[in-house]
Amino acid sequence: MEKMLREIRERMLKNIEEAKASSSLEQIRVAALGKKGELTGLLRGMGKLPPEERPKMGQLVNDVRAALEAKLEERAAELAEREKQARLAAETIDVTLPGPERGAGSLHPMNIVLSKMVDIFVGMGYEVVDGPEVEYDHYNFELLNVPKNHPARDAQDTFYVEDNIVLRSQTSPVQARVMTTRKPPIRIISPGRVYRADEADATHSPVFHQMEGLVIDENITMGDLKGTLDEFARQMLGQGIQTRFRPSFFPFTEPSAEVDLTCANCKGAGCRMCKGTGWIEVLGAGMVNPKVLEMCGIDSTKYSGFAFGMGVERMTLLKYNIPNLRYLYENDLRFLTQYR
Ligand code: 2U9
Repeated sequence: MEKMLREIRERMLKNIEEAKASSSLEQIRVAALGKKGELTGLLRGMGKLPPEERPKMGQLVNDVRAALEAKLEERAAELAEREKQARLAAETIDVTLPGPERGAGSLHPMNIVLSKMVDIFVGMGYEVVDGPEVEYDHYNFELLNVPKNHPARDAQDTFYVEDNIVLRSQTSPVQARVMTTRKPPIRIISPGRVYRADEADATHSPVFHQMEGLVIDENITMGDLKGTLDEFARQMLGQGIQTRFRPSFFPFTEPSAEVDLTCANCKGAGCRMCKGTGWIEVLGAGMVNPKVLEMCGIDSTKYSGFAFGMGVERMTLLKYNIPNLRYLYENDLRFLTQYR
């Protein structure tokens, strides 16, 4: 039996030494030490030995088991390390390969146009101001001289949040807030999102963008307004562009005007875009109604001012000759990436 043990020991140690993979080590372990393994078989057969020999043989079997287990563990570690190195070699990553291509983005055409609009007025010394889109009736209507029974206040035209709170229908409440908190001179523009209960079509959207301007100081006249808008139109659409003021009415300005610009498409000759008139309506403007000045706490005998408003979407359609508002909202990159 001792001889058999020695033979098993030598053979298994050799097998372990020669094993080429972790998986073959496991097979060797099962063949030697498993339930049906050779060593386990020998241990079972010990019952047949004379009792005085059993402790010695038991000790021997345990020594062989310990030797095999130690060798298995040592070899397993060697093989695991070798297998890891092989895996790492196979997995080598070439960090110099180019990554996935990310195309350069482009600005939305409306942002291009709005930036240009803002730049022009900032260049004339205006300050950009911001304000809430959810606004009190007081700032959106009351201070702007839009009386309680005015149709603009109708729920059909304005989105109501509560009885006295609306989604602002213009950016004018921003200017009204500035007028109630600051003293003239005031020279501000207020670009931003506004809301009107309009059905969406080629020229309307319930959410759109405006830029309004307000100047208040001593001796501000309609001439200042006209000069300002002339300069703006030329910087925005080209040196040949002229303005034309037509009398109009807004509750917050008096007198008020609708302002046309020379049709940039036909240079005023008359075409389909301007319906043959040579002019395109782009802005509303006027002298700030003295009633509005007074309601906002500004002395209308000392100060006067002008105000104007325009749609950013409308200016974008004009500038780029885009036929339908929905192109601006659909986010089709084939369309959007054409504008730089
Ligand atoms: C205060 C006083 C007066 C702002 C003005 C307009 C004329 C106007 C429209 C143009 C196209 C809005 O986007 S649009 O639909 N705007 O016609 N807006 S004067 O007047 C003000 C603003 C604030 C305190």
